[in-house]
Amino acid sequence: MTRMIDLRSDTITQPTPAMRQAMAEAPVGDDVFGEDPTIRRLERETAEALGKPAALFMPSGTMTNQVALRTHTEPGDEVVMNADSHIYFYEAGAPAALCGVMCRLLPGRRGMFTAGELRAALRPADVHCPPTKLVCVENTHNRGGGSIWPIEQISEVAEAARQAGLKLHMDGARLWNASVATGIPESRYASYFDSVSVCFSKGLGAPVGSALAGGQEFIARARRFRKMFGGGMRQGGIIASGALHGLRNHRARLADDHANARTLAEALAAMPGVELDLADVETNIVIFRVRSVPAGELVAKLKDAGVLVLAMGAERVRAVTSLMVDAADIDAAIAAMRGLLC
Ligand code: TLP
Repeated sequence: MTRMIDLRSDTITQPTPAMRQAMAEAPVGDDVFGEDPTIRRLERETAEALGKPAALFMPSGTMTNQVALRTHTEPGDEVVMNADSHIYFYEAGAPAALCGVMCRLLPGRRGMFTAGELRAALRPADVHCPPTKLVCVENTHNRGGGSIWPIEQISEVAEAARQAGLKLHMDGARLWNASVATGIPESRYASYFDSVSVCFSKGLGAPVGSALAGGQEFIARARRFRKMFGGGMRQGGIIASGALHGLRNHRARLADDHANARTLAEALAAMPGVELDLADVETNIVIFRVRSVPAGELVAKLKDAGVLVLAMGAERVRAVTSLMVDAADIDAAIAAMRGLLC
């Protein structure tokens, strides 16, 4: 059987031989007792990369986001975010089920919103209203097509939030991609936020793991909610070692994923019946609209042709590049798409 070209997500990455070797050799201990040296090292290096005092390792990006929400709020509070946010869309209802918070959804193109839109959504301090506590920004934005928040817009939104006494959390699952694409260090993006979550199991290629970074007191409180949510791990250094390997060795290579996404996007934009604005493709995610065939049907046909992508609703399709695909795979995927669309 020929190998499938898997563009469904950057979560599908397999550990490289060097990563597996590092994992096999990792020194470990009981992390609930704070004794796993590899997890401690990963937390230290992640905190350093983000310019935060502390970080906390967890099994998934969903857990880092939800622990952040729970740590910043109390049940009955309100959290503001873009309507297409992963926290709202893809975390299985956890804001309601685990944190007991209300999500206030702001519309906006490509997963973003402006300081003006945030200000307009703020409620008066009134007994009828849920107290608003937190603003979430997703960077890069998944359903926004891997869009990068302009740093000026982050700064303005952060200022509006601070003026209103709100905390700020960044879902930085793909913050590494934003930094490689713009040259703006992760720590500069992070400087506007009280907490930041990052993933090692997407473009960085680790099999498991995310981290939440913030101040010492915030992380101490988050540690309790991590335990409550079932994320206290024991000899987790085995997986943290894969994450550490990705953090140290796989950040710069994200530029290759971005170049591959661009090649794919340029080819797609020239195909009949495909709608795609090339200016919207900034990192490793390509979301395009197809008019000539239902998205689900195109996805099924591409699978038969050896290319895996995801349908996002009736007309939109998502393709994501990662270290599992090289330039030759992208050329083959383009040929398969041309065969079906041209
Ligand atoms: N995103 C996955 C799916 O859940 C949709 C993907 O294939 O893109 N924040 C952002 C911005 C994400 O894109 C994801 C995963 C997460 C958080 C959650 O990470 P995990 O899967 O580790 O819980």
